[in-house]
Amino acid sequence: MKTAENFTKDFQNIFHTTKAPRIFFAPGRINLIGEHTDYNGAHVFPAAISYGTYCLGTKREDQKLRFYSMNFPEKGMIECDLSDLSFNEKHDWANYPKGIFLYLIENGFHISSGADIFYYGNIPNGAGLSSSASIELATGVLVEGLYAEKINRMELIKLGQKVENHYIGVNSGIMDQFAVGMGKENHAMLLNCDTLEYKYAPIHLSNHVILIINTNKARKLADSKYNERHAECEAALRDLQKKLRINSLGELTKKEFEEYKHLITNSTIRKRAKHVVYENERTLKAFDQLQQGNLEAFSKLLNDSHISLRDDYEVTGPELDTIAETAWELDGVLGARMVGGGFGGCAIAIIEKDKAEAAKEQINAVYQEKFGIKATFYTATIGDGAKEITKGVVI
Ligand code: GAF
Repeated sequence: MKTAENFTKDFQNIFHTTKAPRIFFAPGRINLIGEHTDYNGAHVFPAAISYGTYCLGTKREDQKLRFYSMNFPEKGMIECDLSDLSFNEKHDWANYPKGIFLYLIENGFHISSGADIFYYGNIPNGAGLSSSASIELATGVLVEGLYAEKINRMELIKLGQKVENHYIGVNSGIMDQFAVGMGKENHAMLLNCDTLEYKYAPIHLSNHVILIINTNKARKLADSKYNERHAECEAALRDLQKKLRINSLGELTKKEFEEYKHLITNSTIRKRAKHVVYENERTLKAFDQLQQGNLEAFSKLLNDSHISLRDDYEVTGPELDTIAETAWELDGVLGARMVGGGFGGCAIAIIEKDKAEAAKEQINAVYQEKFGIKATFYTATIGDGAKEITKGVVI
């Protein structure tokens, strides 16, 4: 078990200092439903989880930034100067915090001197649980704390997305940074990605839990087909705009889509747009069902979401399909679907507490037989968004 004191010692050993760092945490996230809808101005329904990134730091006297991650010890200490925060391939994972520093400074945030910053994350990287947004927001709240200047939370969230879009080169939407920045214990968030209006919904699962199932097939959004899907949605929108005055696919109802889908000439692109429009309606319905405590109807929508991501959006792949399809057949499972960008990463399942252990074994029996690797499991605890941690046990 790691405590604030353990982390402090690790920090002091790595940076050869006796100074006491401040400690911050940003969660990862799951997404209950609303996948690949955020960059289409539609709804998402994510929640922050208790796994995430711990970030410790002290200010320096000079202009140096030094980054160290316990998750990537082989990368060693990564150093740069505040006067050159440009993207550097060699800086690997540290480009995420560098991007945050750069854009904060460009936005007028006053950073007078450098810092030593240490990271430890307990969310698997590249598993669709937003490890990168977690690093971005953890860095943001650390900068806010160390340099004693309030950063508007929504601005920080947008800045994290800008790091992904313009610094790293992934055309992702705002869902991950939003969930990591705005999370609330035991609540999911329904976000309209066009207006950025949001509502919290308590997650009451009675005798069920949310099981996170990691395929252990890592993928990076940067080299997945993520940007290709984004471009396909833009192409669909352009076709529809020949007749319709809309700014995003998220504005369309299912009925309108069915009426105008013929305007999208390419059948693959039509399927992509169909997923977005139908998924948006599913997300709104799922929010209502969860509010009404109808867990069965809610979970059924999760299954439909997976099927749409598999058949129309084509972002699941054999590993995620095997996990979801196996889970659907198991005793005690109400629903299961992939989460995040897809092509690997994690799925979630809503499952009766008492049946979870048996389900894990049954899923792995099938999964291991087929792919020669084991899936790993986590029980999701829904926690708060990015914040400072003061004392006591942190992990
Ligand atoms: C990734 C992206 F970062 C999000 O913006 C979102 O598009 C998601 O994939 C798919 O719903 O996590």
